[in-house]
Amino acid sequence: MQIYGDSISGNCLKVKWTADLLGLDYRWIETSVLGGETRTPAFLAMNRAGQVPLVRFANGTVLAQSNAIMLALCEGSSLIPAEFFARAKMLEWLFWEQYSHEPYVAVARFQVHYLGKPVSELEPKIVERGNAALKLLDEAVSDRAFLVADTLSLADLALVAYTRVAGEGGFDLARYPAIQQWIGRVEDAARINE
Ligand SMILES: N[C@@H](CCC(=O)N[C@@H](CS)C(=O)NCC(=O)O)C(=O)O
Repeated sequence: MQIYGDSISGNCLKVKWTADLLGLDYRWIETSVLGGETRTPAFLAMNRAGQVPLVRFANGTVLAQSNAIMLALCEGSSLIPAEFFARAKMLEWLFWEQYSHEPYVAVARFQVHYLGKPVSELEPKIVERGNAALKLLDEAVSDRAFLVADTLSLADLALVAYTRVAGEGGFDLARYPAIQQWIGRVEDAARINE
């Protein structure tokens, strides 16, 4: 299996951490977004959306979208809760991450940390909605170790990716103490810093 990803991207790192945690055999193909490598004719032939992460399986099929890839890799593993409702809650978090968290927390980080935009010049809606997402997450993990059930699931892996680097987008994680503790638990459980 080949994983096309950019190491600065949380969406790509989610996939990498998942594959590492599962002990999967893969080759990482560094693909620079800032260098335009997702927009070359060769890359567009694999993914018309021109985005990483992208996985090419041994049989030649390709799959995009970080959360779809994680679900495919984790089929049958404990990272997807076996119980029906817990699984549905995990999916709830994955969809929320892509619509209500990543478009603000990740976009602020990209603009500030990688494009050099001053935090004060971020679109106010990005800052407001990013903080709203972090507040919701902080409340969700204030009385539980992980987002779903009692153990690490894909919901935690998906959401920790950009939350742990939210400070790079100007968000003040000191305002969210429960999130800070949850990040530590997820990093340990997922062996992210090893
Ligand atoms: N919803 C997608 C988002 C993918 C995405 O936006 N990828 C960015 C990097 S984080 C990218 O490849 N951008 C390059 C481009 O749009 O040209 C996912 O979760 O995989």
